[in-house]
Amino acid sequence: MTNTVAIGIQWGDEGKGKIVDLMAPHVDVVARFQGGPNAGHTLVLGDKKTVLNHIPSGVLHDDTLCLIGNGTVVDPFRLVEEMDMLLAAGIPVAERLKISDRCQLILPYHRTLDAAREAAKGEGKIGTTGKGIGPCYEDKTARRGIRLVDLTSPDLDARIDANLEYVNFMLTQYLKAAPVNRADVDEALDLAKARLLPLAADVPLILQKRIKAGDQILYEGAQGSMLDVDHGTYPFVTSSNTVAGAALAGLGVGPGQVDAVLGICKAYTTRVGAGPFPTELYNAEGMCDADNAGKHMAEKGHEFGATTGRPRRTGWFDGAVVQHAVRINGVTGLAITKMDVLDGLAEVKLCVGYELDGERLESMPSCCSQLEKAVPVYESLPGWSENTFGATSLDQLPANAVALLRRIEEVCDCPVTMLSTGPDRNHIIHL
Ligand code: 2SA
Ligand code: MG
Repeated sequence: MTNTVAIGIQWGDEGKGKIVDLMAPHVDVVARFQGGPNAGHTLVLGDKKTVLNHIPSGVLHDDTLCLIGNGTVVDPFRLVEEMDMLLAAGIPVAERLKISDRCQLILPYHRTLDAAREAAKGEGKIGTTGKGIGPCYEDKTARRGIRLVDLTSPDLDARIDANLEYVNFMLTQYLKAAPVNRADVDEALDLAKARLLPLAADVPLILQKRIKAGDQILYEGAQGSMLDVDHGTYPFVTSSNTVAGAALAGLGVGPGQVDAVLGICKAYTTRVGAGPFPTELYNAEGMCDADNAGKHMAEKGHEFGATTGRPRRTGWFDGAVVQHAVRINGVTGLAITKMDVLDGLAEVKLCVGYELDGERLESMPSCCSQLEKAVPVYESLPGWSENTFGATSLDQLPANAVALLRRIEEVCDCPVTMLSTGPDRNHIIHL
């Protein structure tokens, strides 16, 4: 029996949606445990692209139950929009989805605060997705958040009043921004009551029953390990724990209920937003390497944010990042995606560690200013001119591509168990 946690182990956008969608027919439950509408999981069905933000990537399958855990943050407007998009496509989403009644709600003031804070930071901004994620998790930790279950609570009105008084003071006095109207908040609350509350459930209870019955659970992460609020490139991170361990707290299951951890990463690296990126080659601000390898990755890999459309920064595969991620997550297998994007490059580089002030480091620095100064140590491997797009078995790959995979396994001390060679469900090699 394998109850698997599937997570991104770089800076997000590793192709988690595709991998989870691929695994979904073989499991009974897919459960999200952190993040919210900052996630954009792209699924491709034939020539149809679907982007999911809150809803687990198993929703397209008839017999898969989808759960949104207590560790997530839910924006009623966005989630209802997502549900309606699926309904319009003929997917009976309400029959397949349950939402933990302990989920935190993202309310209009969270989005306003997110935008106003970023604007006030100017140059030093994080480059958030603007979805209100940080302010919502802040409220949760500060114990003033509004959970789905609180919609039925008699003190809801008073708590909203108190929150608005505080938020509007921050906005008008401190951030010099416009206040938020109570009517906008009420609209979000009414929508949540009408459309989300009917799906509210005791998720730990459902999971315990399913696990006892022998059902297979897939725990689906969002963002990536380098965006983890503790283990990532702090402060250039998201506001939740994105590591495999967060699946336990974010759903209400125990350590014995996870059997495997699948670490999903691209055959190169991308990042959106600000913060250190040691192997960066290319970005929208004009950085470009002499060989144009970074530009090749950005263009061939269509490296734009799934929901915000933001251009992504690109660079070589960073083995120091993935080694760190393998440790903090207990990764048992790697799923490598977008290998085909490297087709046509004469040389492929692999970062195997960093040097700082001339000294080789044993692991990735925790401090961003050190990480900014860290110099990647590269190994150069010969590239390949063959087309690997859509390959379905290892023997269809050129020897140089296989050699890169084997070296990644050695450097990251973890076996590669899946290789994705294109966006479709059947563009996959199981190793
Ligand atoms: P936030 O909004 O508070 O979580 O932003 C904080 C940092 O986390 C990064 N972040 C992401 N990076 C890449 N992809 C993300 N998800 C979407 C996607 C993004 C999109 O999967 O495509 O559509 O652009 C994601 N979510 C958060 C963010 O860039 C900040 O650096
Ligand atoms: Mg994404």
